[in-house]
Amino acid sequence: MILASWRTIRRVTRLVDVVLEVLDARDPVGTRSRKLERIVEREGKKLIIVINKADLVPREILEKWKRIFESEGYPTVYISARDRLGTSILRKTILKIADKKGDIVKVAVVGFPKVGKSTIINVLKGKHSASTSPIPGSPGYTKSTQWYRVDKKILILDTPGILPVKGDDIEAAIRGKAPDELKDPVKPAIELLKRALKYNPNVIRETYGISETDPYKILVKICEKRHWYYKKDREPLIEEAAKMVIRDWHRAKLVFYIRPEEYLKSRESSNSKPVGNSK
Ligand SMILES: Nc1nc2c(ncn2[C@@H]2O[C@H](COP(=O)(O)OP(=O)(O)OP(=O)(O)O)[C@@H](O)[C@H]2O)c(=O)[nH]1
Ligand SMILES: [Mg+2]
Repeated sequence: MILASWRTIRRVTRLVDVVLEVLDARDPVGTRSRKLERIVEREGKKLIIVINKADLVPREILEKWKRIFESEGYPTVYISARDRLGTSILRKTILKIADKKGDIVKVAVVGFPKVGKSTIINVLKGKHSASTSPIPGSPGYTKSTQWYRVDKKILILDTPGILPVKGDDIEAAIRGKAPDELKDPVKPAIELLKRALKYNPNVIRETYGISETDPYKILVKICEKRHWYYKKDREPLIEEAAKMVIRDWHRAKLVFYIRPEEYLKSRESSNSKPVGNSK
């Protein structure tokens, strides 16, 4: 695995006219990077926020996020790369924002792991040549710069820019870090389950057929259902259940989404501080 670095992100930014900052529609603020936005601005390039996985979230929520990010000065589109929806609006927005008067526009796709960067590149390329991976931990950045033609006026960089995942285990898990790489998968899984129960109370029953509402007990029940026990003492393999929950969030098997109102509230209560993630 080639490690993501801010140096790579800067290098990618310098190569292009427009950077697409890809966010996960289920948690756009948690997958947003203010640092990337600052880098792109400093390099004098344009940035478009692309809210991906729009198929997982109701349209009115997507419209709210779009209005919020546009009020902060970022042109925003929402798409479902998987379902190939919204891509022509994305292409039109790229041309409009780049404002190159008919010249070729170069574009890079950047974001945290698992937000759907490769899927977006593939959809824009109109081929299925680059592989997409469902499980975190295998992102690659090829040394040679390859461009693909999206249409007559747009070229896209073949390899996405993967933002370095920092922060605590909980943040890292939400931002697509592979559960095997986390020091302790149990805490982030419990946090994810708490959020799941808060934002979509039926989700645990729907996903796992478990009607428990205590996150730790949910993990125990998952082990029971799957017969995941330590051979020696028959204790439940909680870590395994925790990793599965985190993977299910990455694969969108566990579906819930954050409400825009919460972000607006936190933005208001911290109006002197920078909003969103400073990382
Ligand atoms: N529901 C849904 N899933 C999507 C969408 N786009 C991508 N995915 C899924 O999200 C997972 C990650 O997609 P990738 O395109 O591999 O994401 P990536 O950002 O390139 O991931 P890394 O290269 O590991 O950083 C895959 O399971 C995709 O099928 C979408 O629009 N909707
Ligand atoms: Mg990828």
